[in-house]
Amino acid sequence: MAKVILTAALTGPIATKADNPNLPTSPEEIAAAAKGAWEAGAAIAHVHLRDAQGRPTANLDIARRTVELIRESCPILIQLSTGVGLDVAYEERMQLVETRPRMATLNVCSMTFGAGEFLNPPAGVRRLAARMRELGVKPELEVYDTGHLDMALQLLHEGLLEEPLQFSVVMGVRGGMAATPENLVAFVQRLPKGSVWQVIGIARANLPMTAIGLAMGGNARTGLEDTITLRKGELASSNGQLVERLVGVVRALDLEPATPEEAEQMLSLPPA
Ligand code: KMH
Ligand code: ZN
Repeated sequence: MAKVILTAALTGPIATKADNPNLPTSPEEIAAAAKGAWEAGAAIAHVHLRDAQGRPTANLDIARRTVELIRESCPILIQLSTGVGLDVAYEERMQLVETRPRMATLNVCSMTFGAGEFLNPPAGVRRLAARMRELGVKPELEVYDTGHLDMALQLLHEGLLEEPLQFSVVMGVRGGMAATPENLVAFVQRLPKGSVWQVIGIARANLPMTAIGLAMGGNARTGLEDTITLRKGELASSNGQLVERLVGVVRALDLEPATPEEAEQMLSLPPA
């Protein structure tokens, strides 16, 4: 049976415990959530960090502690977010790759992000891409609109990225592309052959767009970063619960979740 890579986006930069009390924010809670997601079938944990007040942070001590606790708890692959949060300076965000995660996100363009601004200045993006290449940290390219794909291809052309490229096609952020099947089809047709990709469907787009992406041959992501509810009016009880539901969709499509070891191969990850 064909395998697909499932990612659990555990925390994100936006939601708070006031929105959903089950949101993991401390290093211990994030590690427990990673373990729960791995037990449910996720191969990758996409990790944002929070400080003691619950605010997004790029603090390196918190990053090291969180990574260490996740590694102790289960074999899930760790993908650190360098998006971090809208109010965290780019220079601080960049530093996170110095902890040498297997993977990290690379957001290639600046944009309006809901009520805020998400700054990814071209010179900073190039420096971060070059540093990730030097350290052997695999970038997951977060693309929110078609121009972002052109920027990623330009970085490939400049030798700052290596194939196979790995994309997250983010749909449903206000300021990025809308979460529609038409947009996804048009986007996926433009990806370079051999690219690995998944949809990130935000909020109520999470389940339908993820299901469509799986049926089109993509990988899949869910988690409390992407949606705090299981369905309208019902808060998700955990990241594991969202992954369990996704595994149901995967199996209904005659697919099987990849283990972290299988995902390493499928993503051509540089050696640890
Ligand atoms: N930090 C958000 C603005 C990422 O993880 O790299 C977008 C984000 C992307 O969460
Ligand atoms: Zn993220």
